[in-house]
Amino acid sequence: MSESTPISPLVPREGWHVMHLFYQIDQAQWSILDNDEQRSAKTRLTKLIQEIRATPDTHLLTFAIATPKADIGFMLLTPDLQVASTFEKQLTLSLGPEVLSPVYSYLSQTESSEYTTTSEQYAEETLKGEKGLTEGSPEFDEGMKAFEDRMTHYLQHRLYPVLPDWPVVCFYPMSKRRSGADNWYSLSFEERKKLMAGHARVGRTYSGRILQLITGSTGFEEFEWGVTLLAKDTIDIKAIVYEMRFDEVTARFGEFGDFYIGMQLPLDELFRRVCL
Ligand code: 76R
Repeated sequence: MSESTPISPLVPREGWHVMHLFYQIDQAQWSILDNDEQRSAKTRLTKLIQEIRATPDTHLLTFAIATPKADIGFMLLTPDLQVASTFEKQLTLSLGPEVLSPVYSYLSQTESSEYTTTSEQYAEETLKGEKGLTEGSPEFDEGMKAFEDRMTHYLQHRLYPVLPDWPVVCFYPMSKRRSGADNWYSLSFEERKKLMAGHARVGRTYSGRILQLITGSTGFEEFEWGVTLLAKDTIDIKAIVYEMRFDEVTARFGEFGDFYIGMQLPLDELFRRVCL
């Protein structure tokens, strides 16, 4: 057999690739398999999930979808697109041909935000401006250090997130409008930054109840971002999405795709839930 040519990895300069994968289970195909075949199919998927989770810098969330839009959802985060693509094909085939039928998928990347407060801004606007501190004073230095520690942690989370096992998963794609007077991309950076600060103010009031991960998909998908929200209570998903509707960024510029609601479950419970 000839040696296969090594494939160069496709690892972004910063951040990871993210795939959201939604499948329907074809119960007719599944019922053709006998008990042994069904057992070994489930073992195959279980082992694959263990293998994916054991891969460095790689995370996989498994969830059941709440309505017949889909049955099973996976959220895969991993640096290399070659690896993500390999895992995706293996997941799709893991239960046997045509048992898992893809109904929706989304490719995006983790990204840092261009609107994040910089150290210079924090020094000028917050420490000197709002708090009246003098550059070089012990309070100023302490304030800067606290800010920089917070930002290091925060940027790490945006680019290399480790998501908690909170039960409720909400996913939807969104874009910023580009029409007439409401073209987000023809606003100045200052205007966009000011609007995004209002958005973040609303978002921060959900701290501890909602964990949001915004992943960029411009050039990969019809929509520009994937929005993943994790919660412990479904009412917090409804509350944040509703409240955001009143915020100017969403009211004037938000455009949305389909919404998926899932429940993160351990695999044995997931199998039972979807009647496998
Ligand atoms: O830098 C930061 O991440 C903090 C400020 C912040 C940014 C830059 C932030 C905070 N978001 C940012 C960017 Mn958000 N977010 C959404 C949605 O349903 C809707 O109307 C919108 C979907 C929710 C629910 C949400 C929640 N955010 C973005 C972007 C990229 C925009 C761009 O680059 O132009 C999108 C598409 C987007 C959408 N946001 C927060 C939240 C929450 C809960 C927060 C506070 C997070 C925290 O402080 O921990």
